[in-house]
Order: sequence, then C-alpha cells, then structure tokens
Amino acid sequence: MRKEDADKHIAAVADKGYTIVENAIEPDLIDALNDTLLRFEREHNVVPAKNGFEGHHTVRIYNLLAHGKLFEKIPVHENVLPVIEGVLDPECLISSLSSISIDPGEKVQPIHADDQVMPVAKPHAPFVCNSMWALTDFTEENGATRIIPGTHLADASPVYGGDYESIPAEMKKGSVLIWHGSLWHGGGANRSAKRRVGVAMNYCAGYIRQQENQQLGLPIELVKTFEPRLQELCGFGTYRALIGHIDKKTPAQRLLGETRDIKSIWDLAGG
Ligand SMILES: O=C(O)CCC(=O)C(=O)O
Ligand SMILES: [Fe+2]
Repeated sequence: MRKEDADKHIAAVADKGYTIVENAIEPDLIDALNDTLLRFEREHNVVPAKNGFEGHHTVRIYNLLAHGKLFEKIPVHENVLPVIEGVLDPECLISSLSSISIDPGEKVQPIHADDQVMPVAKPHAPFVCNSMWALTDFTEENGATRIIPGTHLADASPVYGGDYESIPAEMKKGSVLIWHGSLWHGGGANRSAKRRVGVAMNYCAGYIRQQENQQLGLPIELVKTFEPRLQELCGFGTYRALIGHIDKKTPAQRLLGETRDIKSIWDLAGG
C-alpha cells in the first residue's frame, strides 16, 4: 500500500471511526483461506458457541495461527498492517485472529465496542484496532458488519442489547473493514440463503493485554518458524524496550533463541 493511501485510511479511522480498503487481498489468498477454514471446520466439527454475542448460527474458529501456515499471511498483510500501525503505533500486537462465518437465519449481534471491557474514560486514543476481511461479499442481506459512524468519539460504550440505528458496512469479497476499537458495531443478521464469511484480524497497542494469549496459544516450535515481524506482532518483543520484558530479556531472547543484543529502556536512557 502506498503511504498516501495508508494516510487516507488512517485519517478516516480518526474521523469516522472506520475505513474500508477495497480489493485489499489477492483473490487466490481469499480462495485458499475459504477452503482451509471449511476443511478445518469439518475435520474438527466446529459448531456455534450458542450465546447471544458469538451467535447461535455463527461458526467461529479461534487462534488461527495455531491452525495452519496459510494464516501467517494475514497479520502482516501489506494492505492492512500499515493502516493499523498508523492508528495504533508500529509496536502494536495481534490481539486475536479468528474466522466468523454467519449462517443463514442468524440474528443481529448486540451492538458493542470491542474495547468496552476496558475501564478507561471515553473518548480516548485507540488502543484496539480491528479489521474484518471479507472472504465472501458482505451485503446488508447476508449479515455485513453493522456500524455507527462517529461513535468512536462518544463518551460511553453502548448499552448491551440496546436498540441503535446502524448502517451495514457492505463490501466486496477481498475488501477489508478496519475500525477504531471504540466504534459501536456488531455482526448483522443473515437473511440470505448463503453464509457470510469473514476473518476478524484484531490488533491492540503493545501496552495492553492481548485478547487471545499468544504466548500460551502458539507452540514455541511453531513460533520459531514465523518471520521476525510476525513473532513481534505475537508479543515476543517488548513495548518501548520495557513492557513485556523478563529479567531485562525479551520473550524472543528467552524462548526463541534471539541472539541480537537488545537494550533495555534503562540501558538506552544512559546516565
Ligand atoms: O461478524 C461481524 O461482522 C462482527 C463481529 C464482532 O464485531 C465481534 O464479534 O466482536
Ligand atoms: Fe466486535
């Protein structure tokens, strides 16, 4: 992605709380992700969680990085990550990576803000920034994510289960919706005859806790095979050479055989 384009998307997230990167993902990758997810769902007999938030007719597969090399292409994608790095900062992290397949008959998900469990006065600078990859077309009829533009600047999160006017973030297969973690939104009802499939690629700032515990969820031998940027995004580095260290070593130094001499914040401060 060109820097001017990234800057436009970053400005849109600041202004409206969301942006859509059209045709962001190569069609071959979209097809391969669809095939791989469907195969995994069948082989592991993944079924809906059956609660009002995760859905009664929605199949979610969590912790995708543990379930196939193909998924490693998602967090580092060149048409999405630069926008996230601009909204958060370059030391951001993967918060969670899952698929969300909304089947016909699903009802609307309660409107919420993805950062609403964090007790910080609103509005605030973004420390969560999430994206939804459209693996099928997203339409109002099939359950496109519903959003309420501008609500990332509201002074509160929505009341859970409340009735709010929202618009569908319609987009073509291969496009990606990116939003500020305070934006009010929710999955749509699927009134069509076909499944709506998305990948929820969620990021957070490097100074807050990741929603899915990547250090527990990913086998170390697998993480050793990841490219270095992906290892950092999983939380095997530190934030500002401080947060996440242990005995002044990064998780990568402790667990992945990282041999570079990485300075701690106190070494860098001099004196
Ligand atoms: O499936 C969707 O469109 C949105 C899901 C969502 O917002 C969530 O689960 O937090
Ligand atoms: Fe959400």
